[in-house]
Amino acid sequence: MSKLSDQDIEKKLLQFPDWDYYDNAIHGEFEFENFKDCFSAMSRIAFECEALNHHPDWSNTYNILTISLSTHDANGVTNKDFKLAQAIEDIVEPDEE
Ligand code: H2B
Repeated sequence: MSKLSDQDIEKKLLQFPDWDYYDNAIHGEFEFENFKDCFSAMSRIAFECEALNHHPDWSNTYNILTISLSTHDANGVTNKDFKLAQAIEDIVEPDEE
């Protein structure tokens, strides 16, 4: 999987308003009602990561989930990261089309 250009990444990000690109990765931060809802979303995301064999750099503080996606093998952002970002969006923003 080859690394996408900065221009390709910025173009794709138009479809991902919750995400920003810097430091060779795409980053999103999500707020939940409480820790339980946050950790529940993290568990669901973890199953998607295993299914896609692609894994986030992430951290959690109480009800906040902070996620960075990059493809370590490619030293940058690839389509795998956008596929995982979409799966994450589907979990954390289920009401949005
Ligand atoms: N996740 C991410 N984010 N980047 C990778 O390069 C990566 C991964 N590599 N998950 C995968 C697993 C690789 O280690 C296995 C062997 O396919």
